[in-house]
Amino acid sequence: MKRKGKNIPLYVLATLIFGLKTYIVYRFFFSLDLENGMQELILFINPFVSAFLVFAVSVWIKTPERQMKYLRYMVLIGTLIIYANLVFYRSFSDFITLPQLGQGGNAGDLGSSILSLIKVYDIILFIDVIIVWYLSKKHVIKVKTSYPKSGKICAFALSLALLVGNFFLAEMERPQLFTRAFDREYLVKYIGLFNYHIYDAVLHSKVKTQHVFADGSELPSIDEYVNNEIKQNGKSDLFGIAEGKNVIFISAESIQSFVIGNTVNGQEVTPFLNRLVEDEDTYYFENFYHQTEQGKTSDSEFLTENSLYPLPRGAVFYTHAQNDYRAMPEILGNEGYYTTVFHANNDSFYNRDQMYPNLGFDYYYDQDAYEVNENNSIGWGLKDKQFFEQSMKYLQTLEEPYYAKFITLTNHFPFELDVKDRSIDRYDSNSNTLNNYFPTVRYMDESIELFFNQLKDAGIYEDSIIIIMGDHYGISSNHNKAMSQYLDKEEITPYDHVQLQRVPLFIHIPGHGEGEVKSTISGQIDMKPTILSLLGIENDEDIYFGNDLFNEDRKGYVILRNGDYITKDYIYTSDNCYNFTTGELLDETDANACFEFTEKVNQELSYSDDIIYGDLFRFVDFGEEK
Ligand code: GP9
Ligand code: MN
Repeated sequence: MKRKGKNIPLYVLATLIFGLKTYIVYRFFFSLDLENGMQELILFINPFVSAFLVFAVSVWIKTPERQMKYLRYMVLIGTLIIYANLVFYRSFSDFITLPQLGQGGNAGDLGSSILSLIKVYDIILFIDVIIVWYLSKKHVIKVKTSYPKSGKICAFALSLALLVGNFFLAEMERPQLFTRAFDREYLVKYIGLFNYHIYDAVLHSKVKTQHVFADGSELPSIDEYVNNEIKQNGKSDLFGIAEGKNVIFISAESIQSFVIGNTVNGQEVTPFLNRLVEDEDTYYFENFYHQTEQGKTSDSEFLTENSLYPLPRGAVFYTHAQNDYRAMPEILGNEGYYTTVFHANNDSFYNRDQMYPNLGFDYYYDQDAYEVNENNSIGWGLKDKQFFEQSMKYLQTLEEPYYAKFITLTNHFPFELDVKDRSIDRYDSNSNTLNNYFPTVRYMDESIELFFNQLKDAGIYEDSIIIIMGDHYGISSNHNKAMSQYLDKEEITPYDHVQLQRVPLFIHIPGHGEGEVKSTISGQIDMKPTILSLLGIENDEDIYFGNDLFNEDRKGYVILRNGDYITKDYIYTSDNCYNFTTGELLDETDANACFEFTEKVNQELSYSDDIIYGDLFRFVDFGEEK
């Protein structure tokens, strides 16, 4: 008599439990936006489709042991891939890309951040691995291991049919899903994490070949676009106002504009920066957006120095550090400036040791330039107050004029701070991340104030302009619930989400007296042309995508790296347009004028990408070095 359990086809069982697990992760561990029933359906189907595709291959394996081994390892590898993405997602609200894997070195430096991303209950994600492992090993006898040819062909045909069906539904719900590749969330939602990774791998090899085949023939159309659409007529009134002055640039970690002028538990979050907003020597930009993607701080640096967009995948500091650039430090160097970066982290982090010299920086004061010990560090390293204080001795020895960039670190996820360093209480919500954020933002505010005082004491202040810019968001959309509580909103809408991408920009010109709050729609892409103009440096031959913020002749829109954009009237995000001022969702007729920007926006991003992928500046002569 046949034993009852003998006919379990393990690959089908594995598909069911692994598929269900994957679905649970998509639905409850990631926060994917589901807009309608169709999206719910696709999300439910795709985990089973991908699982079946992989596990059904096992029927072709002849020896039962190998067949079981295949299933075991596939379930394990699949689970590890999901888990790695989950941990990554908890920090970045995004999925891993291949170029990002190359940055694995950075993970080691995350230290405590990583630990806070791993939860005890994650163990349930490995239950299916245990079941399959157990069934395949101990009870090998009960599991079906041989299939007739017709069964094999059926399994193969079914897996293909399921895949095609899945892609068909996805394409129906989201036309051009594959060509508009920069929204990873959509890809994962519609075709699943595994197919997304395959797609990412294909894209990656395409990028690699692009460099080889580029020959500069793409340049004339890019040049024409930049001349017609980007470059501004005339000069701003502030052209040359800071000629010959030092530029002290503070890249303020993870600060978002919503904290400026705001309170927590009845106390001001950023008293010093609030005073700076009102200061007669300061221009404060209230509608200034970060435009970073996966490269976070390094992307914001890339935008600032080059006025080019960072890449949709990976950190350009890693992927294209050997390219030719026409970066601001190089241009300033040609004008007699000494250019340097101060940042208390390993010099290899974000590949800065390679990228900085290539951008034209003369020197990088990295972690080794500082005395870092247990008492003066927290989270990612040296505390900001110590950082600024210890930097002063170096700053004072620099030959003027200089461009000195300071990158702060303390206000970094997960926003750890010693109790004694907390001047205000934590917030109270379901998100520890948001709760912790306010005291660390305050700490950064205080450290910048101290730095200003040190600059004054050292007699540097009057000879300098000081720019403070937020590098990117600190609170991801994972914390929307807590954020809506803090902002006293019912929910965080897609419109609100875009508005939360605003980061503060202060341009402080000591003795100027004409500062004001500017509502100009602006972004990090604008920093290079703005700084060069303030210093009175002509840069007509260059190719870049930003505008001088003080010149009225502006292009009128800011592009976020995911293809969303902002104009003075509209915000475009997730295929919808909103009224910029009211946040109201526009119906199709009202949105027409807004949609008109879409083509130009995509064109601009792809021109910038072409420059980087093709390393096109190697074909351009930007003029003689001085
Ligand atoms: C690392 C620091 C932080 O050196 O700039 O990087 P981030 O995680 O914000 O991109
Ligand atoms: Mn950062």
